[in-house]
Amino acid sequence: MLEGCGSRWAEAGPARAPRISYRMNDAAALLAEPDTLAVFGFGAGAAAVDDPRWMRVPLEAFDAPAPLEAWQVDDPVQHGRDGALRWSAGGGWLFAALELDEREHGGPAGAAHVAYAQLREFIHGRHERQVLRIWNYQGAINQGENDAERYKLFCDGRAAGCGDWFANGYPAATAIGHHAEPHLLQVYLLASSQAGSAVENPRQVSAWRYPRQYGRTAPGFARAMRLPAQDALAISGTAAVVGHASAHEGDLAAQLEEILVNLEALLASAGMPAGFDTHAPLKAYVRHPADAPRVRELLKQRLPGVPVLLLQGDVCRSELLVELDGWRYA
Ligand code: 3EB
Repeated sequence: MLEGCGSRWAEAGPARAPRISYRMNDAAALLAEPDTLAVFGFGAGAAAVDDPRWMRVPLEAFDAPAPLEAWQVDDPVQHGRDGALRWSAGGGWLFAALELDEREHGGPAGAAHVAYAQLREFIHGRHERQVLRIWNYQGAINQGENDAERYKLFCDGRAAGCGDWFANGYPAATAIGHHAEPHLLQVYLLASSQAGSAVENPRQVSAWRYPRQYGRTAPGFARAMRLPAQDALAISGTAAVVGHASAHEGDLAAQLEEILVNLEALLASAGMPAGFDTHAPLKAYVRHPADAPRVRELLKQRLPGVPVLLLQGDVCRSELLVELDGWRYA
């Protein structure tokens, strides 16, 4: 049974995937379009705009000027705030975001706990309660040793805040370290009124089954998510992980090649044709700014014409130099 008001899904099936694109417009012009679900600016130079749909992502882009990222849907969008949480919804899709100061919540674990608990509570009251994709940006992600590394504390708090939220399957996700205000935790998500289908990578141990050496709390995420209408694949942060191990320590080009093999394995696992095209926006998170030109050059050769936004970001395992995520339309 379909729930809620609109009956259009009963006839047309699940809503068409949001259109995700990199655009050189200014934020105000994109936000003025009635079907805009969210707009993202990157780095310290991003404008300050007072709109719940506007996000300043605390990652510096290696391109200047950096494009904005726009999410657009097929119906008019409503938006609002609920305490610190901001949201927008339209056409069966929901965007929700929280930015917390870890110091107000007892540190990285406490902040992750509160962020996920608040998102869960908000989503519970919505028609669009199927969470498909989550992004997490944490300061100083690799600081601290072993189980006290800040990413591991984030994983502890995330699991505690989620409780049994994702007992029936995890959403796709990204978790990346930023270099802005170190105590800032930013979490945002895409949800839908319809369930998607999670996709795992046969080359990789599922993240929630990672062995103890990677932390007390295994990270809860799916490698990718097919959106409800089966017309797009949301691809999680994908690094040079094979099995559960990090591959090619210290070798940027080999890590990038391994990522491309992982991405192709994911597409095959999702039943999609191989390769990326000019419609599918990707992001490359690069740990060392000095590596950015090399990453750009290698991706230009290996993924010609594919829009890839290069951002400075730290993969949650300190030996990993680069990670890709993004979208693929069917
Ligand atoms: C990996 O394959 C790399 O904790 O949400 C990728 C995507 C990674 C999401 C997360 C972590 C997360 O394990 C790390």
